[in-house]
Amino acid sequence: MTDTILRHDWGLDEIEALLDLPFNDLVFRAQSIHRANFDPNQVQMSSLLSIKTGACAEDCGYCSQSAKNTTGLEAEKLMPLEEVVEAAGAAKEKGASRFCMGAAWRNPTDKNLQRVIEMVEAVHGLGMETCLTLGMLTQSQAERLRNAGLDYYNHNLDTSPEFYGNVITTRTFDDRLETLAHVRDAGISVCSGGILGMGESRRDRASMLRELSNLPRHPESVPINMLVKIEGTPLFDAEAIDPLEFVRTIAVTRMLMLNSYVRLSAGRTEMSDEMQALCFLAGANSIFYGERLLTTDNPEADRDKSLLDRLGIKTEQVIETEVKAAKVPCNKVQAG
Ligand code: SAM
Ligand code: DTB
Ligand code: SF4
Repeated sequence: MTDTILRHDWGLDEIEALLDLPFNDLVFRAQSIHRANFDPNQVQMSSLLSIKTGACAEDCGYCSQSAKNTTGLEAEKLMPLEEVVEAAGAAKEKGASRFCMGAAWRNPTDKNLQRVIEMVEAVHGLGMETCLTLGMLTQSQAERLRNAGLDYYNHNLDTSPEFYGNVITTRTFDDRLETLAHVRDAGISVCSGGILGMGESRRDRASMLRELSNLPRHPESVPINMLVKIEGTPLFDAEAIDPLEFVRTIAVTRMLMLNSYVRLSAGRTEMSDEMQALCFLAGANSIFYGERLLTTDNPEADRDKSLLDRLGIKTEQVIETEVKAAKVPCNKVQAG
């Protein structure tokens, strides 16, 4: 890791000036920072599973799972433990190193949390890292999850504080910051990012990145999603983001949060191979892997394998296998 000091005092104009740089300068600078901190030819892969689908009490304007949106999605109860373990085993088999379980809750009840804890323990037992996204958490719930061995908790800021009210009204931006503080204080690694392409401005994107990078500690993982447009949601008609603007935002995310994993998240089915390659060049080093996100499609695993092969990019699991075969210690495999 480079000894460049991690900053937590970014100004909005400063971040916007980075987003405004000539594209080649921006990507060159982001890639230089990236390779000073990470192996530039390695990506981390997480697989997702919706363990409780639909009928959510929140009104997130992008989401298929809100009870307020008429998307035709069939609601499902919390999945039985055995089905979750089976899905995690299959994801591991295909090459994922982390298994993320998502529930369409405003927040988990203590009773539901206990069932989820059993899932975390079982997935850990398979030798995978675990991640959960269950909505808002209290401090004591975060501590219960930490005691169960949870590695990551995903809770996105989604957008800037200024644009936030256009997207969600049933919980505030500050509610989100509070959950992130509970997760951090409990000692769980933080996964937090947002969605681009909801009609926000470049300044909003800068503002969201300022909020993330000025947290007391940077999230270890920063998912940048491109809006998946879902019929029946208020944001179905949002104007699509220019792909190069998306790449710019990835580059600035990398420049601000030097040693965080930047995940090229939802929306990849709509991205060309070339756009994804530019995102990796700009510093993205993690993806969701497997045919399904939560309720929508992700690229086929074979298509991703072939893209990564064409780019000469390796995944942690491939590298671990090679290291074991060569029987040498590996200091290149990074958790995070
Ligand atoms: N209910 C929990 C919550 O909202 O924190 C967890 C699940 S929620 C689906 C997790 C995240 O997925 C959201 O915060 C949002 O950033 C992302 N997401 C949901 N629907 C999306 C969509 N249509 N396009 C892109 N990202 C989306
Ligand atoms: C994140 O930032 N993106 C993932 C994960 N965290 C939970 C979810 C994407 C959901 C895309 C829409 C869907 O499949 O419902
Ligand atoms: Fe519910 Fe999460 Fe969807 Fe919002 S994003 S409606 S909280 S599942």
